[in-house]
Amino acid sequence: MQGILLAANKIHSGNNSRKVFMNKKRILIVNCFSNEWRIPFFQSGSFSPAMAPTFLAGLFSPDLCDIRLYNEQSSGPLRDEELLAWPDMLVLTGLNTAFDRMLHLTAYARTQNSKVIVVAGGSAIRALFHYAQAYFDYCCDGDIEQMQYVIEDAFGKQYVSEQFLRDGWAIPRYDLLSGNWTKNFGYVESSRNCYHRCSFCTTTAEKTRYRSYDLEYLKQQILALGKKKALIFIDNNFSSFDKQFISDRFALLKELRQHGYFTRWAASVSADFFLNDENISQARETGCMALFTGLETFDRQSLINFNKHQNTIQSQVEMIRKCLTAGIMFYYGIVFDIANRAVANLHDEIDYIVDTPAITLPCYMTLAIPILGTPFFQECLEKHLILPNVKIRDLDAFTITLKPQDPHSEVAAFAKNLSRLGGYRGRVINHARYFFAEYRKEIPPRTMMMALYNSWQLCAPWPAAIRLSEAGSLANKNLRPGKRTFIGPTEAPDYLYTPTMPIDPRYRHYFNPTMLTDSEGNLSEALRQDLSPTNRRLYT
Ligand code: B12
Ligand code: SF4
Repeated sequence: MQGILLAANKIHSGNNSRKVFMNKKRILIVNCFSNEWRIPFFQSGSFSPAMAPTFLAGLFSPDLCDIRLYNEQSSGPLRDEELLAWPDMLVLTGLNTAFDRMLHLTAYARTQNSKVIVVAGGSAIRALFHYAQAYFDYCCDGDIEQMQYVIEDAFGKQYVSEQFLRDGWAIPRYDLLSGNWTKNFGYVESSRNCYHRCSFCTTTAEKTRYRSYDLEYLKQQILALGKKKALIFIDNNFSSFDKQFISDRFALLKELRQHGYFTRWAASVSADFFLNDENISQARETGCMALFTGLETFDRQSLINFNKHQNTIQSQVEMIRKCLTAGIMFYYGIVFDIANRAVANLHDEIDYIVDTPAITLPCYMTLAIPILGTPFFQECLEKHLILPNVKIRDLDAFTITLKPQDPHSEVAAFAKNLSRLGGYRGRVINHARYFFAEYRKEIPPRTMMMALYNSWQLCAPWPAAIRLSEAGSLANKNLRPGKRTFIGPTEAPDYLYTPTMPIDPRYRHYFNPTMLTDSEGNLSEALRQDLSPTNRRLYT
């Protein structure tokens, strides 16, 4: 777990924050999000939703707090003035790219209610901890349990959940989730962080330690969900080096499944999970329907560059086949490193993928991004590979932020087509036909359906779960994306950077994009304390 560090510069909460009021506190917890399409979409019932708000809510006393959750990923940008004026405490979480959204919501909320206490945490705050101090009342660089100290400091210990104080873990508040957020799935966590050290991964940057949970905690989460058809494990890595833990967890899953708590489950695992056939058979026997693996690329050299050696031990194609023939859908993502590979070489890889019927197609293909603080980020900084005038918001995996090997226009065209696989649709359809022929006798109909649906959604004109968040929003000139360039330095800030309600002039600058690099391509002055190799606090 992270060291507990509280930045208690309570410029806005004043002295009142220390007084104990027994009236109910109003808590709004928001997952901030800015999507890569740069238009007001929401992703209803995503397979992979943010869950930190649900866990954070479990830290507050249910008797003494009214808690509301909002997820910008599943409900679109938060623009409800009444809701933003409502809380005594606004708790914000989000990915790196959500940092500016955290600022926007802070400006909205403080304009509505100057006394609101704003708490921010998650990967963006961990990476920009010093910089963030100027904007939020509490900056949290720890895990969700750190919230207890914030609650205690701001309101008093009685506002911390008694269950948490007794057991030491927070039972997620699933009851507060809207239908859009999770649809029919139940989300649980059995471990934290990861024991691999891939060079581009946040868990590597944060130097977090892999930790398997007490299985009683997992059981309590599943019981709290009630009976669900399918469970999704949100662990960074459901695999583990602890064989005893793996087998005890399978035993628990078996027992709870027999009691009807779920029928199927899915999880993310690293490639080493497939080295042990026993893992695959146990997964199948306990109802595993799908596994996601960060396959990243079929290019061996790139895997080595990414320090992803666990993916080089066995043939990736064989790994996929093994999983599918066990009756488990195999999902994976592909990451293209435009700084170290030519576009022609990347097209060769796509050709290989769509021409190999033995594998499922990836569920997404994106650009490699220098996630803040990772070894890959450091390497890009040192080699001066990050483009000038790149904004934190540009790190969304579809915008070019690194100096490519090819002309910008060529790489921009590649990036533009990437999210919907433009130019490959006919070949994707052929892949589906050959895949069907290859596996029709070997895999169950459910696995086949999932694989074919996955192929369809990879190149469908519009992602299946995406909805316009506001009726007619594209008819509104202010919300329409300007002409996209897909190149960080020339991408104009999108509609989110124009306030939709009056803003106190003191907070107007919260709508300026946070710059990662300056016009020379050096780390921007403001972020040096957090991100330059010599000054960094958490990372080396
Ligand atoms: C759900 C998810 C998504 C969702 C939504 C994410 C969101 N927050 O809006 C979607 C599908 C949109 C998504 C997209 C992407 N994701 Co994602 N995603 C996840 C996933 C699977 C689960 C996150 C989660 O809910 N975890 C459970 C909660 C409880 O933990 P947590 O959020 O990690 O928070 C921990 C701490 O940060 C802290 N914390 C968080 N908030 C707060 C707040 C307070 C107050 C406190 C005290 C503590 C605290 O507490 C938690 C630990 O106890 C993680 C992997 C994982 N298993 O964690 C990857 C992960 C977050 N994603 C990752 C990546 C790389 C991406 C993509 C770039 C992938 C890609 N190539 O396209 C895109 C980015 C798109 C964009 N526009 O920016 C990285 C990190 C990215 C980053 N730091 O910015 C992760 C960690 C996966 C990995 N190992 O590489 N993702
Ligand atoms: S296996 Fe996945 S979670 Fe673990 S370090 Fe690598 S990318 Fe991160």
